[in-house]
Amino acid sequence: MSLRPERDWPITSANLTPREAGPRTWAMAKPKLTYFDFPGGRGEDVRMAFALAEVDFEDKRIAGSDWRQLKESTPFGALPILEVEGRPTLAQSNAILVWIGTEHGLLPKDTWEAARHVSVLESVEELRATIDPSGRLEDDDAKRQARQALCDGPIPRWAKQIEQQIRGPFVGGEAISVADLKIFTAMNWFRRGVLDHIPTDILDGHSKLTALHTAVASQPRIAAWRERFAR
Ligand SMILES: N[C@@H](CCC(=O)N[C@@H](CS)C(=O)NCC(=O)O)C(=O)O
Repeated sequence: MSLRPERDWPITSANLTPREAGPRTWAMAKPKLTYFDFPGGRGEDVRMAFALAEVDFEDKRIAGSDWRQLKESTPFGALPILEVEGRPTLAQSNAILVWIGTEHGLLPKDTWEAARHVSVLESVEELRATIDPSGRLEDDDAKRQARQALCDGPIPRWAKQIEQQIRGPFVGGEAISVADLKIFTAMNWFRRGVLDHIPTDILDGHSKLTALHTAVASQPRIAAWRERFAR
């Protein structure tokens, strides 16, 4: 009696089960990115990083109504999260961008210069954290006042500081990095007009920022991505 189930003979990689064929022929599942279903925010620059690096990934978009159920299972109660086979779930958009950037040539090889790019990622996170609380104000007058204060100080101050980090057209000069994608998405946050009481053109007087935006938008893979998904 055969101990094995009936199978084709001879045994080749074509008729082995994936487990029998071993790690070299067992196709890895795609990386899975989970984020909300809109073309912006901290998940969109990650999606664009995958698109730019031509990485086939699962673009899991969840509805706000499914979030409450998922929240407690995420490392820090927030999105985006990235799942890669054999690894613990990775959270924090900047950590995800650093991983993609390191794996796929979207961060400089020089470690000091790479750390400078990470400082740019962190600065964009700080800008977001400065603006986010005003979005939770329910009283429209209070929101107007809070946002006017942001327009008078923190936003232009951030723009001035971040421009000092841009060699042009990109943060690192000629080579695009994940830091450029993070700035690009933050600029689109203003331009998309979703922030009441903040002018959509608030950053347009900053020539290095606008040149960076144009340079990112004209990357063919970014243009193709936005054509498919930007609404
Ligand atoms: N520092 C975190 C912030 C994550 C974060 O605040 N994500 C928002 C969406 S952009 C979120 O999950 N909000 C829903 C919630 O906090 O319940 C990161 O960079 O990933």
